Amino acid sequence: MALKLYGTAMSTCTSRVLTCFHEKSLDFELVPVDLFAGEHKQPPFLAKNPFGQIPALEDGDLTLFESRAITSYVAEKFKGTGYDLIRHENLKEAALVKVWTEVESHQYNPAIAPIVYQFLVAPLQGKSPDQSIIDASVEKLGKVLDIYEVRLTGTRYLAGDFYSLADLHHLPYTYYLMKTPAASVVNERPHVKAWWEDISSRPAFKKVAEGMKFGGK
Ligand code: GS8
Repeated sequence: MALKLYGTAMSTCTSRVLTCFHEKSLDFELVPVDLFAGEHKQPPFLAKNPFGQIPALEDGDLTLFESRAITSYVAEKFKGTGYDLIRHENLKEAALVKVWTEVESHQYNPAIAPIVYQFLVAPLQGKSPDQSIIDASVEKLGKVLDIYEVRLTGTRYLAGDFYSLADLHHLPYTYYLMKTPAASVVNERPHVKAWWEDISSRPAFKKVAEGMKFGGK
């Protein structure tokens, strides 16, 4: 039975999982959830994720939510298929993948998400972007990326000289960030910029990015 992902391609967290599916060349079904109609707050979807957020995965009788937990499950379950995202044959490399996936979740995401929200989501809701939130978040993201710049001077990717789930998790938010004036925070750091150009040009992500349209852009 094919994997069923409930979500929408324009959502960063859904796209994170879709990118993982494509890296693993898996068959899946994307079941659309209409956020604008509030479908994610209705009982059928709340039964899949009681927090009322996309995405959710169904794999037979297993239901999961939280995009990063879903990608970890998929990468582990299909470790022998497609690209190895978790370095499952090397304990030390696998541990470094975990370290940098945690960094994305706890350092990178909290800094980047408000920037993307203010520039791209707020206007869709009829609000104008709050410049003070943008400025504070760009400063915070810059400090995180200073650390990435040093790291990426020594290794090609975050966990080592191999692309992994740690890099993949950064793709959707950074893709949207690069469409905003705050893209300079990446472009000003040469190793971060080269890393971004490398990971965003992988065929698996390019396929997903085609569906990542915000307000028609
Ligand atoms: C966040 C899910 C999330 O914010 C994850 O899956 O990684 N930590 C979770 N989903 C957003 C769409 S973002 O792409 C969502 O469902 N927003 C609607 C809402 O919160 O009401």
